[in-house]
Amino acid sequence: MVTTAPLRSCKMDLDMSPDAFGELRSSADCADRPEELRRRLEEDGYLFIPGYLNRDSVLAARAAVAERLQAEGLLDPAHPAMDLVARPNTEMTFRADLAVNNPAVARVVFGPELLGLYTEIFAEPVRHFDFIWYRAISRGQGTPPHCDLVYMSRGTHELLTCWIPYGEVPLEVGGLMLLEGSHRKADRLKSYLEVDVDTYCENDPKQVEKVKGKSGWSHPGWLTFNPVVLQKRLGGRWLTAEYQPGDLLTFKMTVVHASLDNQTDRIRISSDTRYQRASQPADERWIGWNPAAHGPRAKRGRIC
Ligand SMILES: O=C(O)CCC(=O)C(=O)O
Ligand SMILES: [Fe+2]
Repeated sequence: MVTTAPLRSCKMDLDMSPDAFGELRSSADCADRPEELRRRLEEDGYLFIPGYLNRDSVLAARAAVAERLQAEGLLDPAHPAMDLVARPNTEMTFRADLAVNNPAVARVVFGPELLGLYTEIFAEPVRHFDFIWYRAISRGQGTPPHCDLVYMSRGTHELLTCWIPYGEVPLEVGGLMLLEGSHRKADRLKSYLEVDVDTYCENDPKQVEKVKGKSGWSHPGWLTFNPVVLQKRLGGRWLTAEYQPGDLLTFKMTVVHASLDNQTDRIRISSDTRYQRASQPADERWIGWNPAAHGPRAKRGRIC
């Protein structure tokens, strides 16, 4: 990985020393050896498989998303739409709507390559969540450190996220980074990992109003806004890569991850989707043609 400018996350300069920052281990060499994939998934908490997906399918999805962003007037007309150069002052992060009724994105995230991979990894029939988290990250934006469990723990916890970049994501554009070994630190993250952002305390009037009344969250979901201190406290390096179309990064629910901030005018587009054994219960918030997601139907009260 070659970097010139300091890399940032949560608007902070990252510690780029070799014991704080590094590269994801590639599993491209064993993509057709399920036992080895399972072994590495246990060991590392993730699998990074560059070039696994069909590059043309990924670029077709990029084109479909670029067309929508262009139609919205968000792209700089001086550049080809496929370059995704934003108009000045564009601010964007989470854009699930970009994946709705978008067959080119569905082809990538629910296509035979990816479902085949998860069938191999889980060694039995699999299902995916129907909801597609789609992101279009503009300059200055990024994702703070978190674990996915706090958003999707109502079914099996043996669930894997798949993060997919739709195009090149150089370090300054800012892709996903994982905190090395964090899946082995669940004891230190215990109270955080017990969070369910859609659950509220019935006996706390403020929470009832915020979560039930206004369909808000009982917890912001983030573990912290300080990736530098988190790395020092929890240990392990922040691991990332210079992503290419066709790459995928899949990881467990308890892996701490975040993204680098986008320091360019090019919009970073990516999806994150979830896969599990078909035989295990699924978190109902994310299933069906019109999933409850974090909306009113998802809210659950309990006595605290
Ligand atoms: O793409 C990002 O910035 C965040 C993605 C993420 O949190 C995930 O893949 O679970
Ligand atoms: Fe996440």
